[in-house]
Amino acid sequence: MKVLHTSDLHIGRSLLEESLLLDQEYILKQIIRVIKDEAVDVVMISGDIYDKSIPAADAVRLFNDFLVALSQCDCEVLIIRGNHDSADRLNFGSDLFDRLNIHIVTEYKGRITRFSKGNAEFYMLPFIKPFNLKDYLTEEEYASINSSNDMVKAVLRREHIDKNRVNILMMHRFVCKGDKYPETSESESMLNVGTLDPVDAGLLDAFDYVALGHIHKPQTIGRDTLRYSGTPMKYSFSEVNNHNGVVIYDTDTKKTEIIPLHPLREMRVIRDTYSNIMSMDNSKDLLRIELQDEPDVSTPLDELKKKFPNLLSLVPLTRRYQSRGMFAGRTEITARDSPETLFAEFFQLQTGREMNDREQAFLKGILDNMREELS
Ligand SMILES: [Mn+2]
Repeated sequence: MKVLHTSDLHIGRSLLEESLLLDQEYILKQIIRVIKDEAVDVVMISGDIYDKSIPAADAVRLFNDFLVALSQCDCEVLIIRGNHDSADRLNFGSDLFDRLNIHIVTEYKGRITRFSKGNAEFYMLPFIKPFNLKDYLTEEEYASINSSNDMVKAVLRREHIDKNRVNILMMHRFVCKGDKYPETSESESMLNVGTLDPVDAGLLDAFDYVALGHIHKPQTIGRDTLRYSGTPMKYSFSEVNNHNGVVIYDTDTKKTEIIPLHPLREMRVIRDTYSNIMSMDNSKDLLRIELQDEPDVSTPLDELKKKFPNLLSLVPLTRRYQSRGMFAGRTEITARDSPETLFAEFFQLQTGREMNDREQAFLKGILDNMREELS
């Protein structure tokens, strides 16, 4: 049986204010193509479906189209919640989708949700916080949970894993092998990944394959069958050297294979002198240019953009040039998430829960007032 593993779609994400929606539509269609060409039996998406807990309308529309296309493939689809997804919003319609072979799990209800197909048993563990376990553990057990590692250990202790099946775990977490940490990228919000709270890979030995989400660079953790599929496309300039794709795991041979995905627009970093860059071919790639010299041009950004319309970031490498403030336009800093998203993440980090409607309205009031004063 063929099982496909992907994660961290981050539908609705933009790059330095450039919409990536068409790029995402293109890559999701390619995933559908792979599912059909490879005759995949089960598709696993290990969290971070959306980029934001309150996704924009066009992001919801794209995910809707993707679900429809998935439902028309001859396969089962397993989806878990990542830390970017709102549990309630992603859960919308899930009871109905079950009938169409699309199974979405956003909560933990005392046991890991299982799905059986062929010779394999799938364990779908969505992104959760320790307080989600409170109702299911003794007071003593609950009090002993001080880390993600403790939490995952407590969750797995409640499962009886049948060694006669091929056991596959879907999980959205930061997993390490001993003191070897996974390689991170700029596009994992550091608010979430930054608090390094690793789960030890050794806890997952009972599983034949572990389909991880959360880290955006494709990589294995200690063994070939315990891996981050990585994002299906690049989401920051720190990822230009990543080889994005989907993983196919064969439950009979227990071997993995990577199927590469090809983006609508390539993402590149060019580091060179101004005159060398101006003599290169025109390109519509998503670009960051790192200038090695100080051209005698008043608006280098405007000149470069005539050749490279998707130039998103211009970084002067010479120190004197950096201080001259000539690089008006998009910068890394203006590309940060909205204050609403940043605060929502901060709130969740501090309190272990999402803001309720009243708190969101309160925050919105404050930010609206600030924006009015600033405009
Ligand atoms: Mn992610």
